[in-house]
Amino acid sequence: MDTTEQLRQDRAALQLINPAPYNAEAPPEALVGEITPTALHYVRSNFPLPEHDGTLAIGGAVDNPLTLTLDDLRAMPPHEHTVTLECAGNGRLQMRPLPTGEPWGDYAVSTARWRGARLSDVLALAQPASAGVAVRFTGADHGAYHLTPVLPDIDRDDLAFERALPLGLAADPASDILIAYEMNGGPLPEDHGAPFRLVVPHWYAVASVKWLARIDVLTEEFAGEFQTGHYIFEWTDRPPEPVAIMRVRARITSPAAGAVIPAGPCTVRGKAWTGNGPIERVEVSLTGAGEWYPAQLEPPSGPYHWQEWSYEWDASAVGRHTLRVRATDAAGNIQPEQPDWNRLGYGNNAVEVIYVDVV
Ligand SMILES: Nc1nc2c(c(=O)[nH]1)N[C@H]1C(S)=C(S)[C@@H](COP(=O)(O)O)O[C@H]1N2
Ligand SMILES: [Mo]
Repeated sequence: MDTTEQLRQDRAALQLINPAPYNAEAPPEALVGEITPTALHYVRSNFPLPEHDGTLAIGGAVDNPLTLTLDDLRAMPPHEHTVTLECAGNGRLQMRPLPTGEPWGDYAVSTARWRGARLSDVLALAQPASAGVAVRFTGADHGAYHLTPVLPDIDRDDLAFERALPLGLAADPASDILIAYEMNGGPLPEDHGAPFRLVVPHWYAVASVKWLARIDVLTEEFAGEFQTGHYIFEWTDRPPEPVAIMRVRARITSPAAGAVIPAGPCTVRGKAWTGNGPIERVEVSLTGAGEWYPAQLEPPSGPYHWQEWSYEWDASAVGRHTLRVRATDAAGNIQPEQPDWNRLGYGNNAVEVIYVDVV
């Protein structure tokens, strides 16, 4: 099959947000199972699909610079984690005033099984210098980037996608950061960063650099466009903060929004996730007022992905009903009723409301 046909098939089940660069939401079914099938996983790319030469260079402030191929990565001890990835811009469309940026609805979130080499193992081979403070990851993708200029001194006509993490986090085996080459048991698709990508559990997915081409240990903080220009919470009432750990959020997956259901008992189901895991409590509100009833929360089946919850609802009264759900995480964070507005529209985790008609 040629690449164009492969891409067409890979993209057929998604909801288009932008054809170029290609951005697409998952369909609602993507949230139903524990794992999102690869064909239903949302895609977010800042630039056109790149050419990747198949190598990963590790350099900067390291004692042993090296270049690895896919085969080299495969020869290292494999690690597999199920990880929920959410775009920091997910839910932007619900914010008022509407921020600039891709108009994501609520489905730029998915969960996949990622397999690859551990970033900490790769860094250990390169031996970071003691003066190292951060690690910069460079994707092979690049291009013109003229959105609301923030940083003055960069070449906006040809910018690469680059993000950094603290060296302490990147080099720690316990952070379980992967250089993934498989997704849900198959090879990594083009749109998801082939031949290999970073997967950073618990972080908004901007940290999970696709088409990974270079890793550099830096002796000072990185200040690139995607680090300090975009992917920053610019609040109205407090100092700016970089987008980092995913905020707590719950979603209703069944019944579907707007569904027509027969009167009688109805099991309401959904997912809840957070970067400060696990989820501690999920509550449902049936009245639109301040009454919240505890849902049944399933224990996490892994540390890095969404948890299932359910609620036995006595849907005996005919008519239109609102359903709301909110989650609280282990750090005590609870979802707000209103989006926490910020200029670039990141991190919307406001309480979801749907209605269903009981007949
Ligand atoms: N190289 C590169 N990596 C990237 C991006 C990108 O534009 N280029 N987008 C990031 C963002 S903002 C998100 S939300 C995730 C999306 O990953 P997915 O397309 O596999 O869902 O990739 C991240 N990694
Ligand atoms: Mo994103």
